[in-house]
Amino acid sequence: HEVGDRILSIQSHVVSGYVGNKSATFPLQLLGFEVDAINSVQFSNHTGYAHGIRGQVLGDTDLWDLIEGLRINEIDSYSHIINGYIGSPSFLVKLAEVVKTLKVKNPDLVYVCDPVMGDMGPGLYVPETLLPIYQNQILPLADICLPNQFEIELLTGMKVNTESEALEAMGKVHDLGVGTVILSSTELAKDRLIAIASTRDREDPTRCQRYKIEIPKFPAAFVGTGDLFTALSTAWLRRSGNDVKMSLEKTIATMQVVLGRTLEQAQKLAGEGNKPTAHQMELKLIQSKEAIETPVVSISATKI
Ligand code: ATP
Ligand code: PLP
Ligand code: PXL
Repeated sequence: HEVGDRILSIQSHVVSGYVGNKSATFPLQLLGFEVDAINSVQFSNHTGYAHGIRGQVLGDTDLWDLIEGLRINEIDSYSHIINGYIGSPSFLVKLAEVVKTLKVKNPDLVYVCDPVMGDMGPGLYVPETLLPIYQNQILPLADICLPNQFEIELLTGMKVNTESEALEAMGKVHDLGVGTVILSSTELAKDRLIAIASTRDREDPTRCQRYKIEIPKFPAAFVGTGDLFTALSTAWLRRSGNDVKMSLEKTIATMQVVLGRTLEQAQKLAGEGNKPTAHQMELKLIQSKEAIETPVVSISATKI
């Protein structure tokens, strides 16, 4: 039967601000998805605030309980499942079980995996025991995977310093069974970020379509951008029938507007010469509704 565009999004909830589900839900809804959200944590705010966080963490048995509730009511047919930051090994193992179960329910289910483990600057920010679970249990189930440069190095055990090394590493992720790999951000160039997308030909898995896009860098550190990037890419891949070029272009077009507005507003709120606070730097997502719905592409992706 017809599932429609129904996504199960398992990500963080923050009461104030925009990371995890708070960053992904609104854009997914605007772009046509029915979004069912499971909050893997409920925190007051993201972890980058000056005075810490308060809140609760969902356990692996709590996750399974929610899935059971969906099952008994026969509301567990999804076109997509997406995950964000996951901090514990037991929760990640349970997620693999959830994906397997939902794939039995809908064999066409697309699992979008953001293997959140760290970044080039801060390094690893999850327990290192998550890595083998991502490698052995999660990636084999993933249809779309969106690591950053740091994460693909961990996943493949390769150093990625050049574009050709990036492509080789992406090939290794394909070899684990992942049809579409998107490197969400790399520091392969000095003054700009580069994102690279690769999708494997369904008929001939030795062939890939690969595109890169150069992203002008804003002089600031944002939070929640990886989650927004994943949500937008998921929506545009769906709407374009897996056109990785169009998806990269539309995603980056939206990102640039959101981040430009975020920085401009944050500087205004902070006042001349003051560094914006974490709260002031929260993504200006609602204000960017139009740029999410109808991105105006000004940067083209190029074939590689
Ligand atoms: P994840 O850990 O979820 O895989 P990530 O580490 O790739 O995500 P980011 O580094 O935030 O997440 O990058 C995602 C996207 O956010 C980039 O492709 C880019 O579009 C945008 N972005 C983030 N920071 C900046 C910045 N300073 N200037 C311009 N774009 C940025
Ligand atoms: N700590 C936790 C608990 C996180 O979830 C994240 C993001 O996923 C980070 C740290 C790092 O966040 P960022 O690098 O996006 O500022
Ligand atoms: O992906 C960003 C993110 C997700 N979840 C929580 C966070 C952050 C970033 O700081 O604190 C709880």
